[in-house]
Amino acid sequence: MAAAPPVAVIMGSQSDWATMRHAAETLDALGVPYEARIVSAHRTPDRLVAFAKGAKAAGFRVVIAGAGGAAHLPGMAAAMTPLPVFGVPVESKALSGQDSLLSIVQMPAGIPVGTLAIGRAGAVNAALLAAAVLALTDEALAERLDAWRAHQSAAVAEHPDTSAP
Ligand code: RP5
Repeated sequence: MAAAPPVAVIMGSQSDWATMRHAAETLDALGVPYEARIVSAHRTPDRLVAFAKGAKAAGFRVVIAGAGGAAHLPGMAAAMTPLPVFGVPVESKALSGQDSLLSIVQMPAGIPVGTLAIGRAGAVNAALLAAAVLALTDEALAERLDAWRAHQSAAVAEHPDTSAP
């Protein structure tokens, strides 16, 4: 069986894709292969165990995990894999993602989850962090990451458009 791509983008529900697609698009822009999967800590616990326990052997090197509400997915995945796990709090309807953020960020000492911002910003930054980890041992990717940042800097105007609303 072929080795897995370096990044796994997992999410608790199809409804998380609207947020997690921003991680996927950022990885696409950087030329980082990934696999996106729905893995729910609550609804598909056996799938979570199989994924997390097998992730390193499968060939993944970094896990990005997005979930909302009582967001146990990133922490449970981190408990079962030695790979770095970056957690993305999805903006929930009831509490605007505050619930997601707190349940992902407040890991007890011993099992880390690198927690990002709520929503799109967190998804984009999780992808950038995953790329930065991989770039430590991939010079071509390091150059693409530098170029991505330079392009971002170049796109920022020196002065605001005062005709804008
Ligand atoms: C979590 O429950 C998922 O990560 C999702 O953010 C949230 C709501 O899921 P759905 O009811 O939309 O499937 O497990």
